[in-house]
Amino acid sequence: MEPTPALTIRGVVLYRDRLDTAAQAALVASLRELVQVAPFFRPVTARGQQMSVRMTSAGAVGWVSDRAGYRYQERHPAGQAWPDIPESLLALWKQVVPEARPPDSCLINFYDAGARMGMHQDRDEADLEQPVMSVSLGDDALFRIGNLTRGGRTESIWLNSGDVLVMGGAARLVYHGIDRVRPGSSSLLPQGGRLNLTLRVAR
Ligand code: MD3
Ligand code: FE
Repeated sequence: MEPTPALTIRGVVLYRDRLDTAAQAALVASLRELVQVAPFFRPVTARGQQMSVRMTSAGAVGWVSDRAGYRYQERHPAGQAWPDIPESLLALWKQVVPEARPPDSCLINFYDAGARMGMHQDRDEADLEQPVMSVSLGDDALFRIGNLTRGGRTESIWLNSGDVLVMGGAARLVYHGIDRVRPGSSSLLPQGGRLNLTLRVAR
C-alpha cells in the first residue's frame, strides 16, 4: 500500500492514519504498563490553576508544572524516575524524523470529555532546532494552529487516532492548542478519551 502523502498546515506536517489499529492498540498496551510506574497527575500552573489535561512522561526527563513554575525534571512529582520511552515510539521517531537527535522525553497527555489545552508555545526545550513529534490515540480532537506570536488568524483541523504530527523548522514555535475532544468518536480506549504523546529533545 502507498502511504498517504503528508499534509502541511502552516509548516506542521500531518501524517494521517500513520499507525494502523494494531499498532495503536500495542501502543496503548505499553502505556498501560507505563502509567503503573508513572501515574497521570493534573499539573497546576504557576498561577495555581489546575489544568484539565492529565499528564505523565517517559524518558530521562519529564515535563512538570506546579506553583514553582514549569520545567523538565528527572523525577515524577511522586519522586520516582520516569519509565523508559516505549521502543515502538523511538522506532517511529527514527522513521519520521531520521535527521533529528534521539528524543529524551515523551509527554503523555490524557483528555477526558471536557478537557482542553489553551493556545501556547512549546519552548521549554534546550534546542529549539530539534522537532517535536506527536501521536494521537483515541477520540478525535480539534487542533488549532496560530502564529509565531499570540493572536491573529488561526486554522483548525480534527486529529484522529493514529495521526502523527511533526513540528519542525519555523513551525516549531507556532502557537497551538486543543479546543475540544469528540466523545465516542473512537473505540480504541474502552472508557473513551484521548491520549496524545509528544516526543521531544528536551535537554
Ligand atoms: C506545534 N499537545 O503537549 S499535539 C503539548 O494534542 C501539546 O495534546 C497537544 O500541545 C495535544 O504541548 C497538541 C501537537 C503539537 C505538539 C507540540 C507542538 C503541536 C505543536 C510544538 C510546536 C508546535
Ligand atoms: Fe504544545
